Amino acid sequence: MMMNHRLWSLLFVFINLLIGLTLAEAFPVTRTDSTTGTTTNNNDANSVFSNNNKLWDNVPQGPPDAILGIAQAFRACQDPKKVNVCVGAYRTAEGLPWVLPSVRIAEERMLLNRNENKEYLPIEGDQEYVEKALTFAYGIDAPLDRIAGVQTLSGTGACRVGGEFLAAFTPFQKIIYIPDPSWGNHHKIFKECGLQTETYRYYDRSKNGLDFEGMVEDIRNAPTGSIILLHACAHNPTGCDPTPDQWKQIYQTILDRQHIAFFDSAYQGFASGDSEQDASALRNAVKAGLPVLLAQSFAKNFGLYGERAGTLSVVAGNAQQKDLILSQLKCIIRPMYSSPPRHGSSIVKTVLNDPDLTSQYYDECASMAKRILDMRTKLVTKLHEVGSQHDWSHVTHQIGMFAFTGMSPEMCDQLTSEYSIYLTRDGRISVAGLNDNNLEYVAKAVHAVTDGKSITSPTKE
Ligand code: KET
Repeated sequence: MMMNHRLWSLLFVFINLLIGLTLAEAFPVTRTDSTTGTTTNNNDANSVFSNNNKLWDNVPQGPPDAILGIAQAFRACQDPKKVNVCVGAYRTAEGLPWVLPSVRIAEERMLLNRNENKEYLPIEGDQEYVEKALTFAYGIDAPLDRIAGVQTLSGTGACRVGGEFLAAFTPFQKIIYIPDPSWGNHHKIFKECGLQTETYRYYDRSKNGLDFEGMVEDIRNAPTGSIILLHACAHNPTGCDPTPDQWKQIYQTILDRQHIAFFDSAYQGFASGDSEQDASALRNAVKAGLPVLLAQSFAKNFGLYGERAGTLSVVAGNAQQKDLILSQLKCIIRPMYSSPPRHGSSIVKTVLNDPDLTSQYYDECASMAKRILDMRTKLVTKLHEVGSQHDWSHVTHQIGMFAFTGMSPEMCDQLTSEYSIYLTRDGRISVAGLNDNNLEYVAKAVHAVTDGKSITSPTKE
């Protein structure tokens, strides 16, 4: 009897196991990840857990970043003639990164100041820094009493915090219109925030210049209450900014359509060399009464790339709104990274708190803009000297850090594979990467890949 019972129990367990396995084969519990597209089922899970080495076998290779991926490839390249004109980062005439002397002085003072500590900053960052940074952007007569501002992880972090705020609180459209073309990360950031991303016409590739009519038409046709992303100055990658008169028409269109203007200011001081003049599009938008947000970066103009100093601000209707907005910005930041780093913002604060150091800084920023401008002119002169028949005048008309050459992705690939010249595939050259030592080499290579071929493309239908 006893034996029999045991046998029956064993048989029962065996049959259950069989049914379980058959069901698992027939009806695997399949999970598909929406971001990576990777699919797993319970069979995979069984084998994965039986062998821990396989746990992450399903992680697919992520694509390299369109800008920073190329910078990485440049670092790995062994060719002694290699040239980096990829990332928008300033280089000296010797091709080296530059820590601004005013920044060095600020750091020395910070080191000696025994009141400096390493405590956490508040969620919203150092408000004294934010106030200085916002005055730098919005001007001395800025309505700071109704501008809600937080410190962010440079311009990228500012776009992200601003995008999250808009996704949660715009009363009308959750659509952001981004210029075509724009800094590649814009689309990714705002999509991550849950906003729908669309483009407006900005650059006419058939004439290598601003497509102002197309821009205004697309902004006008966007659904009422859309968010319009605008580069405050020195548009990346095209180097084409609207004229003051064109800006006025843009403001009016935005007002007429009750849109929201989201300014990205990553190059204040690099367009004209004058930080005050470069802020005029933003300042005039506030004066014109537009609803304005600003993502501000000190990466390029203060040379603080890796220090991650920026701000995000929202121009509110009154002080009460400002407080409410600030409370929500803090709610966005706290679960993301708690609070920002303090070194970079302390540098900016120290410089902008001291009139002498500020004026030294303004001169240093102007000197960077001037060197880039010189290289821009020299590049075009050199291109003609080495025999190029193309009209490169668009490159001299453009402003800021980049030359948007009109070269095709294939020409860019050829520059990289045959000449070890690293640039983004949209034909953008970071002019700061050029200097008297590599200029002729680059000009000859550009001439070689563009000779007899078009550097304009037909207008998109
Ligand atoms: N906005 C624009 C228009 C921009 O070009 C950059 C950076 C940023 C924001 C963000 O910079 P941050 O370092 O987060 O303050 N552009 C250069 C570097 C990069 O791609 O990250 C570039 O275009 O090369």
